[in-house]
Amino acid sequence: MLNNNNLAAINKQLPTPTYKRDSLKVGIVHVGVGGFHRAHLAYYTHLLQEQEDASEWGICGIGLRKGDQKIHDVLIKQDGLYTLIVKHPDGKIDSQIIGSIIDFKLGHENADPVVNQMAHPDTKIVSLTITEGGYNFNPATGEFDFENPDVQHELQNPNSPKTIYGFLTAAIKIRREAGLPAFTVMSCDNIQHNGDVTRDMLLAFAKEQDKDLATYIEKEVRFPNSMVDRITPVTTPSDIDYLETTYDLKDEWPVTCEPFIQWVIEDDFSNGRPEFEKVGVQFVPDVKPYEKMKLRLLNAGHSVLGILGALHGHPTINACMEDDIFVTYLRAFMDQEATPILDKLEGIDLTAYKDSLQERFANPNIKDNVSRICSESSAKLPKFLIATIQDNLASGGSIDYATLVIAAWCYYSDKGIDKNGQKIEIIDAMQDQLHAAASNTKTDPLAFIRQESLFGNLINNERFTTTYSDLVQKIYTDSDIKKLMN
Ligand code: CS2
Repeated sequence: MLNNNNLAAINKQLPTPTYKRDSLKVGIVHVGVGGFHRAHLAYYTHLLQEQEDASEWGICGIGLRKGDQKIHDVLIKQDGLYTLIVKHPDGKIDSQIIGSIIDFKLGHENADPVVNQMAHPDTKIVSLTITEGGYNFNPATGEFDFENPDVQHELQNPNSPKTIYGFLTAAIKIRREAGLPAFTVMSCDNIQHNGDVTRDMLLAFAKEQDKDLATYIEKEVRFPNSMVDRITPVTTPSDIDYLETTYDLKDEWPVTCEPFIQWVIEDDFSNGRPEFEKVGVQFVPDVKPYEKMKLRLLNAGHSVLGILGALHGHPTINACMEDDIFVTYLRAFMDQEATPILDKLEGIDLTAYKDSLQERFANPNIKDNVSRICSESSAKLPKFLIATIQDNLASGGSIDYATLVIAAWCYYSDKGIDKNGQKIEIIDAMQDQLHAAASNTKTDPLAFIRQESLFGNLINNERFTTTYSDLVQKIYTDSDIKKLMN
């Protein structure tokens, strides 16, 4: 069993934290402790703690949803410790125990422990990986969604917050009244201008709740934009078995990831920050071009492979990359549709970036399931892919590759089966609505893209509707997607 008491007895091949974990204070309160957080921010923080005294920057994990109970229970039982298993393309595996998470609080039943942790004098940063869907905005308009019942509840009851915005305002209010400096709100999600979006949404909410507090937030709270990157598949039982067989270690929830890691962030903090530049993080004045490059190539590339791969019946992203038709299609999408609309980046060679993406996607040991990539497509595709279609419609560029993915997404949402008739597991907050819209395609070929919150006004663009209706009708006639990718 992995915990503090057993650390000394762990197999010597497995590196364990060398810093004094019991002298760490919580400086970072992190909402959304999924695999990605544990492979990225928690890992960078651990690296820094290994290197020098960074004892003010311990992490307290936070879960705001009922579903966070399990990770909370595991990490509490394991004293915040977990194994990070890095899988290289050549089969080599590096594992180590990460120690930067020192506490965990849940907020779905009782908000106080979370609000108090955020309001604690030691807290300097509240960081977020709450997924694209967690930001509560309408993907087509970018406006804050006040219709969300949880938002309505917390506007009426500021002392019983439900969404991230209610928690942040409750904590900021306490800090302000106590004369404590504001914390930084640091989004680590795959959203273009993630810091700006977080600020705009928080301000929209705060203005409704407490105008005076909104003015304070505007002045005092910083929201650095960032680009985060590390492919982190879902942990499988075989990862747990691997640790047990190789190291005789019982870790109930390790994390696996690829060797590649990147974090580009703006140096814009309200109340200090860890010296992350010492462990390879890039601080830049403007992160936007990096974000766009990553979202429109890596994340969109993933979606292209994921949706088309799911329909074909490829289980993983690396299985797609073993299929030449998928590799050629991915590259054509990246070269002909995604690249032309990207800004030139000093010092970045986009051809090399795309080559490296292909290598990363092909890593045979990562086995990133297409179901992870396709999950919550309604929150991802507007930013990853539909935005590229819109840009290309405006510039007269190609839209064919991306539009086939949208048509495939419609078929996938409607039928939920692959080419071999196998059921596809669909995980999406908008699943029922997607299915309902898609299932009208036979009578109205454009039914799926009439969903304005996802596609905005694309329905009024003739070039798009002509391309889309041709492709969607072809898929409904013969769903062998490879025939259309050729
Ligand atoms: C994936 C990301 O599902 C997805 O959207 O593209 O989780 C991706 O693996 C990470 O952004 C990599 O940094």
